Amino acid sequence: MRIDILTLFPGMFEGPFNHSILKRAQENMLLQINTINIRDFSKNKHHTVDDTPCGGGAGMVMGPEPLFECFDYLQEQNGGQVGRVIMMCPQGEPFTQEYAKELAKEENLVIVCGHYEGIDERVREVLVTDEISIGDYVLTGGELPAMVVVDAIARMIPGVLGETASAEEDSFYNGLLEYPHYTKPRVYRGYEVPEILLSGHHENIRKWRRRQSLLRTLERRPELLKEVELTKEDKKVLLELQQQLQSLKFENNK
Ligand code: 4GY
Repeated sequence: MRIDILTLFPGMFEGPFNHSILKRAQENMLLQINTINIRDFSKNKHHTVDDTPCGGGAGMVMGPEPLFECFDYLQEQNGGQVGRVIMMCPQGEPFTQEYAKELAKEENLVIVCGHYEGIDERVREVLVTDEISIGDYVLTGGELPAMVVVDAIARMIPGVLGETASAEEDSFYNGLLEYPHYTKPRVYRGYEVPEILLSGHHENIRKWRRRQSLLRTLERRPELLKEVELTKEDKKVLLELQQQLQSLKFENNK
């Protein structure tokens, strides 16, 4: 997959994309990340990219010209087509694992990072296909959200996580929160690894992990349980866990 990132601060992307898994994905040609400096497409004398808002008010707004010019360039480069164009903004559609999975199927993506008060609305109307929010808070620019989105998409591209690690096992892949992880030593400062994980009994370990996933989801994010496919066994375990939590609460209130 090729991702073109349109930003006023390409330097911000140098760190996060040149380490660990994203670095390897690019070396293995599974991912190509290309940052484009929007300022390079400003045609005025001082290469400005922002202006005061029409109608008045505080701050500056990124103007349409450099972004439209930038798109003309991308279209020329790609023989007319640019694919999906994502804009990072708090007004966008909430980003989820499902969304990441869907975007990971694309051959190329463009991500537009806004800064200052925002981007001229005509950019959104004409050029943008997907508006994405990574959460209900306001950041100073779309760069950090773009990194979050690229990271989540990249690890869903087949081959990126390699042989041993798998995306299928982690949190949200199955719609539940993940079970707790442990490694050696078996006892550290008196804190022990749960006995069952050392038993070598694979079926019991699988059951324990599933139970832990269900427990965590029930305690921390019960709304997620409505969306997941639960087996008969899951439902039985959940009922039992609910009763346990209920009687614990009852005892605490006595
Ligand atoms: N939250 N999710 C977010 C954000 C910053 C002004 C438009 C978010 O995705 N993006 O806070 N973005 C703003 C800053 C221009 C983007």
